[in-house]
Amino acid sequence: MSAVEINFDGLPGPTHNYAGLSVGNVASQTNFGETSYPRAAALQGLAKMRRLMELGLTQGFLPPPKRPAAHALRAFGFAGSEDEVLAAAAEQDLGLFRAACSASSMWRANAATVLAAPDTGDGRVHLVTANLAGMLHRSFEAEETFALLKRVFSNADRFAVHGPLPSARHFGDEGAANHMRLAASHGAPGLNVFAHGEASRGGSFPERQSLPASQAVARLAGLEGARTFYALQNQGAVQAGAFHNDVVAVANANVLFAHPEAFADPARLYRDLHARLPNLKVVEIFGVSLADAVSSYLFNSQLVSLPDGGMALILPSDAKENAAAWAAVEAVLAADNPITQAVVVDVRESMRNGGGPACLRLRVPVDGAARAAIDPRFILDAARWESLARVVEAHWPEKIAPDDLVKPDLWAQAREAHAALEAAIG
Ligand code: SUG
Repeated sequence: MSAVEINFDGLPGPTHNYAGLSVGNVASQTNFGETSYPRAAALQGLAKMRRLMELGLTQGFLPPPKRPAAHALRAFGFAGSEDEVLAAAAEQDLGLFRAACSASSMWRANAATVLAAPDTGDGRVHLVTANLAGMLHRSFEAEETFALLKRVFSNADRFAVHGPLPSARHFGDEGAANHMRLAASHGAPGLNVFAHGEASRGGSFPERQSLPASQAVARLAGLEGARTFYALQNQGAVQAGAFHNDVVAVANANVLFAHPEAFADPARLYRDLHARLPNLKVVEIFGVSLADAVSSYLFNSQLVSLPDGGMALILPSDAKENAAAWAAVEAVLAADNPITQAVVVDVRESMRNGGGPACLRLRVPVDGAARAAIDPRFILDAARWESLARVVEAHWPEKIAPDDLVKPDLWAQAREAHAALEAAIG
């Protein structure tokens, strides 16, 4: 079966800002209180999408839910007009208000875990919406993402879209950021690897993905037990700022590109995977410290199969600026492995909140029939890309200083921006 993987990128929303909401995410904490540039953030995201289109890949996008999320604040007893709700929340619970303003839906690797049709019990692509229970601002995304995924992947013959698990720590689920699929090719049966943390082992940074959540996701999709692997994250990596496993490892087809300290027991994991996938190629990168991995986001690259063969690493510009990370990239390109190209993209506005190229996209493996069943409004061609870029240019705020978040003018501009986007999508 010929199959491809479509990257659905999150479009950074008009309220993109630096409110320091994510404990354990070093960039989010470090850049708290900085001025953000939402228009630049969205244009950087769009430029990355266009770059992948130029490489000959199918590219999708997912629009941001409405922020500030006045509708979510009503559940906490705030009432009145939208502006009244927002003003009261800003006054009475600034932390909650900021959570309702976050544009964190841009990191669509956290939208859902996607299980490929050749691996699932019923031969459909399964999408299990992530509850994002670990962070208040992110938990607001779950129900909206579920509704969006049902809209984009509405064909029930090809797709099964599941709602989020209960929003509790026991089931903390951060979606595809902690899941890797390894296979001889995208269309072949694959091995599914779920990386997870262990909240009880302590540490000052939270471990967001729980093993019971990963197990529930695997059950919901009907994955075969012998081809499903659970890998404990290395505690040192989590405590160095790898709050999601995709900060230290990425997989594509038969290649696993990883930091040697990504997993608690890498030797065992690689041995078990090798036993099931003899042509597995583990590209382990020595010589890049965890601190450099976290600041450069080298491993948060997208690793994509190119239409003419070979694979490309889609790297953040921060990786090029880090001497150790860039030396590693050059060594990988010179070595005997399927990675043939390095493509550098500028996603700095997202990076400053801890989101690199791989965080910004949800990968969905599809065969021809499933591809045809996706709502075409969410697959980009040149015209759709242009229309998104025009909406962003015209409606996204140029910048947001921390004090701007509480200003009704910003809320009005964000409302207009969301309406213009919805109109452009049609
Ligand atoms: O959940 N940052 C996101 C970054 C998510 C990155 N995704 C992946 N690794 N797949 C997070 O920590 C920061 C928002 C703020 O501080 O305002 C934030 O939510």
